[in-house]
Amino acid sequence: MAKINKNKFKQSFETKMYSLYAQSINDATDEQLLNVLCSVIKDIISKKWVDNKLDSQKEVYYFSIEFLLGRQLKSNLLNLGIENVVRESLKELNIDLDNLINAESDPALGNGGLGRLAACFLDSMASLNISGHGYGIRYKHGLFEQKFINGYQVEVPDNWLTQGGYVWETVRPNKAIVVKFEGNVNLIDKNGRLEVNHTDYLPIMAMPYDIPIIGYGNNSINTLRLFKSEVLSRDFGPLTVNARNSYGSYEDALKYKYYAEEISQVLYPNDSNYAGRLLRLKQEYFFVSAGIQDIIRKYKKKKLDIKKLNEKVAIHINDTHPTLCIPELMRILLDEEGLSWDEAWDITINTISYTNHTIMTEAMERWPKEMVKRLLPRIYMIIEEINKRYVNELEERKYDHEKIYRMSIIDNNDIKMANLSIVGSHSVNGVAKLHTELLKKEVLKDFYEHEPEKFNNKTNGIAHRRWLISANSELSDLITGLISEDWKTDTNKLKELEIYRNNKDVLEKIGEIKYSNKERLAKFIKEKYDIDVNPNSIFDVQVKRLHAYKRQLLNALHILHLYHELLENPNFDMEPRTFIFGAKAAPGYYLAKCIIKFINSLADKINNDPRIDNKIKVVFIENYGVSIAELIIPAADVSEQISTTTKEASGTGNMKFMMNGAITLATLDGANIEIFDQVGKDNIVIFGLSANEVLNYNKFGGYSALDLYNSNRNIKRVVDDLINGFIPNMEKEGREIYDSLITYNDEYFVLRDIENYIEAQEKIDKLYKNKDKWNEMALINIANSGVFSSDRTIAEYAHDIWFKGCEGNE
Ligand code: T68
Repeated sequence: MAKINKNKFKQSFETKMYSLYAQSINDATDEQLLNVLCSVIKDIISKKWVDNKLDSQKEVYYFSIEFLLGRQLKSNLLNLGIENVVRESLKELNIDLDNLINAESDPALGNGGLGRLAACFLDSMASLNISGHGYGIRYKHGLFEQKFINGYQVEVPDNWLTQGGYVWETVRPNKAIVVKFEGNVNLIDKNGRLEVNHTDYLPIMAMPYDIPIIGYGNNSINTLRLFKSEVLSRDFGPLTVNARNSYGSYEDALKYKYYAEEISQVLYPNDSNYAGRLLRLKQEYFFVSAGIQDIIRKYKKKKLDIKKLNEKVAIHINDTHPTLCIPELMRILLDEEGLSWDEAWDITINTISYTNHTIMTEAMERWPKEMVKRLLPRIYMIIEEINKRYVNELEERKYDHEKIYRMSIIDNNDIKMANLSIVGSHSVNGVAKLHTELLKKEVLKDFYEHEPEKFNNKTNGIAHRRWLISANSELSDLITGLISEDWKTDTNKLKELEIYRNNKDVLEKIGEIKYSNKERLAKFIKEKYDIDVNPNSIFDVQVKRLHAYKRQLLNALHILHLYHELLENPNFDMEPRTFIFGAKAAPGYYLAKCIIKFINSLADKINNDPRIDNKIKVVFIENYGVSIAELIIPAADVSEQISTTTKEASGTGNMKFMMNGAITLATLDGANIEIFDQVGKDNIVIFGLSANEVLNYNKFGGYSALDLYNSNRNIKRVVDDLINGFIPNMEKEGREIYDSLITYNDEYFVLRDIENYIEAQEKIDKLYKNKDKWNEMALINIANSGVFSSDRTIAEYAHDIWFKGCEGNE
């Protein structure tokens, strides 16, 4: 832990204010105060934060096209153990720390689970003393800001860098790297050795911006290095002898500038969907090439033997977006280090490991051959060679043609990135038990049968420091009071809470903390949307990206059903409920946007209908992201995890809710199954089709949404409401949703699961009536959430993948 005292801190703060802004504290804005504070903290950590360690056993590099960090100030103070001193010192200077915490911009450099997972992993690697660093892109614009206008989602560009940069970053021009695009490649035979001549390429500069990643209570500081794309400054002379003459005409120079800067301009806003744009391919190669070159540069500076790279370096690719790490590492080992193909291949495979995050085919990356060939001519040659050798190997095994075609890396038109990732790495993992089983038995069956030893499961986890200690400090303090502080570094200890399951005082306290978190959220909702919500109602929450498979529609149709029940029978017995949504739709995803409009129209109607006596409220919170999640999740009673079984690879929101004492209402999908295993059937509410039932429908058909609609009154009633004007202002959108359900036979089995879901919701209602029982369930959930800390996940990655075979890692 960092050691500081109040006087010294105040002094540094004042001095820094003068040196940065030449003014006194009293004249400073919150942004300036924040800047000064962050700068003082950076000074505190600066000595510990040295680049290029490589003296530890092994360095881990985590490549991800997204890092959804969230605000850093609070978690940095927590991890350094100086929150209290800083808070008190600032108070003496008349500054409220919370104002500064809220003044920090929220770097939204990710879409959803995949990007947030990468951020949790960085936190855990540092906290577990693993020298593990991230490589990614410093997008100028992160995920769009979402606004609702007349209930429609409108996207506004995100401007997280407006304050002249990001408070936590340090730019390192002396570590800039050149990435080469396009051009011609000639192979020249020099006395039996192939020399590669890449000419007429376009050089793009990758400028590193480093963000410190601070471990919890252990003085360890890692780096997230994000690259910004720029034109090449002229001092790079010798590196660019063969480059295209980019400074020709004025027009050419402008074109070049545009080309370069466009690469790190904006994050693609799709989650779980693959768009196939050239710019995206440029982004992928840009950060991969810069990262791999950076690793090799550091490695060589230490004068280590390149043939032993995999003994000192582990490279992990987060989904297939960084898959070009494989041919890029091959390129450097072959062309620049002069190794033979076999040597280079051996090192590459043993260095790289890969995580898959989806089984949905529409999300699988495929790049047109011609596109890759033009943009990355040398990389294309290498992929072709990898494919040729792999296909030979498969032919020797006498696999049939179809199987070989399925497994090949290149088919008639495309490069299949998942295939390349599997072939070029030593480890392939899924992100929850069911997901990994589905990879092995269904989606990647051919590969599993071919090389079963590569496959393993690593169930996701979350940074409990952010999602419990920091977001729910009252609960965290209660836990510490009951079982001591050890759980903060060993979350398995949370189990000890179980001895309090019958302790009325403890259960009551848990209820009180939940209530105060709900009050805090209710206040926010009132201020922001002028909607009154009752903290005594059940807070039933579904927050995640909007996607048909996540079935926000099922949730909304159930609300509509309840609404009808109340209208038909005003004495209908139910606990008051507040349904809370938060979700961004990809801008081009029309059905998802229709669902947003539907929920907003439904909310309008229900919230303003005096007949139902405030029994139901519906609130759709705009612009869902990490910061707002930290407010919402601790206030939830019910956690909606209702994806079509088999579709949600893991989910991580489910773990955050559980850890904060919400009761999970779920299908047996992704990590919900493992939550179920932890808490047992009495402390979770499960409904819906099983994985096998879904697989059977997919394989053999036999599902008719229309039959269900015709035979079930509840279903007919709510589905008809989509198009009969019962909910105003959504004629077109209602029709679109109706068609997705009836005309296109309800791909996600919403209507199949709805009756079951209604029953499950009735069960929730009954359970909530018994407060002691409910709080006991909450306690059991918290007590058994320890396994979902990303510390556990990272320890498994380290043990089974990154440090496998290393000394002292048995
Ligand atoms: C999510 N995937 C999974 N993808 O859906 C979720 N995709 O089940 C899992 O818990 C999580 O990954 C972490 O493993 C995503 O979030 C994306 O955001 C994404 C982004 C770009 C392209 C494809």
